[in-house]
Amino acid sequence: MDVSFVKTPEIQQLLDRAAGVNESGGSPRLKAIMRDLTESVMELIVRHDISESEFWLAMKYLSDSAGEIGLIVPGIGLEHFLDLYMDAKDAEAGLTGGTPRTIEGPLYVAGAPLVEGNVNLSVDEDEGTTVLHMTGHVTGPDGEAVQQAIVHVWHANSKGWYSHFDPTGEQTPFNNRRRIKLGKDGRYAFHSKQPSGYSVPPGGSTDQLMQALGRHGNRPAHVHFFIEAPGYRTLTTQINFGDDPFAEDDFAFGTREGLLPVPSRQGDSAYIQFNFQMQRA
Ligand code: MBD
Ligand code: FE
Repeated sequence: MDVSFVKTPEIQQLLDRAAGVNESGGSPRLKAIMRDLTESVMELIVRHDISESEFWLAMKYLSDSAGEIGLIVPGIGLEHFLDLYMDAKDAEAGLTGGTPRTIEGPLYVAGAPLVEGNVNLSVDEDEGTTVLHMTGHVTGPDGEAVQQAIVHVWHANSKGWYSHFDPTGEQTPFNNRRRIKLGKDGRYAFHSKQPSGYSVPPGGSTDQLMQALGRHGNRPAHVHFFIEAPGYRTLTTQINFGDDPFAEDDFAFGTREGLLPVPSRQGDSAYIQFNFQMQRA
């Protein structure tokens, strides 16, 4: 059947009533969005002639996967889409330049210890032998050192697990998570046990979906950042290791040109020098 079937008066009236369009209470914006969302699902059902059993299988999947929604959203490209959409809106407004933004992902935790100087992020035991040393500066659009910057940094341990989300229970809160307060020169430096790439939980909802799509659920090793400073726009970004086997094949689409430094390696040390440029608020 043609999707224009969804436009019959009976279905249009159903959509209006279901979204409370003619009710005085509620939020007009939510009504408009809900109406369009439901209509889009109806069109999808018609376009793909989705059977009842397929429909209820999808509903069961949605219900079972609620705890992994934060992984599914990047996995299906929606979180990266938000970056592209924000970039396009910025370009329209004439706002360009600076370090590219990229996805936050689902594993940030607020309230990490606020520290200064050349800090160690890995406070827990970690059998990994490679130490990552990251250094660089934070500047504004004219190359000026950004004042009063705070660099939020978080990454996985050498097994690919994040503190607060580690099923082995081996990490203490805020391991590999800090807020670094920068001095007047806008320089930062930290060291930590080198993170491993991340894999979605085996057998979980995201893994099931990736397998059904003939894909995998791996990310290259990476380090996340929020960079904030008065008078500047907060930057959400990450660096991915350019020498990781998944550098060009990130299931979450978080790798971007300009954000793939190749560490220089000497023995048990990996060095990444990376400078951030912020936009003015
Ligand atoms: C991660 O570590 C991550 O950064 C993203 C975006 C998705 C899953 C795991
Ligand atoms: Fe991550």
